[in-house]
Amino acid sequence: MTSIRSHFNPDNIEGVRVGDEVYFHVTNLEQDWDVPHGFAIKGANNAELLIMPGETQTLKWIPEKVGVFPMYCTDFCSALHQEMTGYIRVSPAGSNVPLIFSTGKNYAVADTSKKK
Ligand SMILES: [Cu+2]
Repeated sequence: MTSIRSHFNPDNIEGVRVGDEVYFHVTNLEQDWDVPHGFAIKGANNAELLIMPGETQTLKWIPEKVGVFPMYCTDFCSALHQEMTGYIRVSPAGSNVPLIFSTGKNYAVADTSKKK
């Protein structure tokens, strides 16, 4: 995914299952050298990322329970920093919820005829 003031792309992810090994490769697309972005998942028991402009970092996450988990920027980046969030829905292990993602909606649409 990418981060730039003031959103992540994508910011809605669905189809992750309990026990999956999930790797978030987050690239900071800022052109200004002094605008790092952070990345963390609420409830994750590992560290957050601090990503400098132009840099990509990876966070590994193994969800342990079903639910909707916010992800968010952890470094104050602009007046809209608080809005730099998204959501990941975690389904039960073994379920076949398709992996889908979207940006700028409050839900993901499982329409495979459209580009993701
Ligand atoms: Cu931020």
